[in-house]
Amino acid sequence: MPATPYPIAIIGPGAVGLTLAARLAATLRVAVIARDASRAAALRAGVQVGAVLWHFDAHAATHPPAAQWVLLCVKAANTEAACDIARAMQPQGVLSLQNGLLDARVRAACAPVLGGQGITTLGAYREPLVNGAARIVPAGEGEILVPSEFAPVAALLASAGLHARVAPDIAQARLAKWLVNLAINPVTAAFRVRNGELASPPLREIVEALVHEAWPVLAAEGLALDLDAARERVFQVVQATAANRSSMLQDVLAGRPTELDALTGAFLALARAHGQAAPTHEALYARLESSPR
Ligand code: KPL
Repeated sequence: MPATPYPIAIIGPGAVGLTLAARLAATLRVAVIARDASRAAALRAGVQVGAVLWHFDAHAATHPPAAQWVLLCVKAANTEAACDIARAMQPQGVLSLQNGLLDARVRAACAPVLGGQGITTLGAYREPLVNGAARIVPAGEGEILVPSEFAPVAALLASAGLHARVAPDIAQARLAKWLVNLAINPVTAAFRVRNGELASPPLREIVEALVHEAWPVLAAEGLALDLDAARERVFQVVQATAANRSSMLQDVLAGRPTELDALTGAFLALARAHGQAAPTHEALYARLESSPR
């Protein structure tokens, strides 16, 4: 371990993780934690993010360096494994920026270290190049909202020019982000389109139906947006990330496990508990459940 801990480390070198790493690396020492030594070597050798080739300060998860703050950018299914790695880095706190409602899981898996979940609506995707190397394409600035205990992380992110701040009611932000993922990700993955295609018919109607079915359940869970505001929030993100390929579409195209269970699966269980029908969510779940999960 280096004598001085990194101010910030990122576990999960996917499109969002590397976009954040590149933005932060312009002003800070950032450690990127990869699954294994060969993946870490590839990240050190160079990955293009936007127009710039970055040689990330990458480490294998088996030998993570000390860091003051750790950001989790892994898939929901890998939460506990990532928290184990994060704890070994002896940080002040571990901030999840993952999709899904994961705050309780992150807190439990990081204890006694502080854990918590923020949200991001930043868009980014990985473009495979002809020679096999990958390029990350940032596709939508988005915002990053964090719980108040993570104010120093918001300050680090903001000093790198990212739209990051403490959200006094982070539970609201998490429910709104879940709604956004429920309405965008399965549709883009099932129809293999970029987010922007959802703004116009025929897919717009499907998105509206998803919002309509999700809203009463999320409102009963505490979402404070009315139905119009909920719909507006979803279409704001569609617009802001129009050029993006959602994370679920990227997973389907790459043959990787998707977050269908953490997003739509978890929602369907909640809808059943509330006695609320959700036929459009059911149909998309059925259509996508044959993809790896
Ligand atoms: O979170 C996302 C995702 O793709 O998982 C959004 C914000 C919808 C961007 O595509």
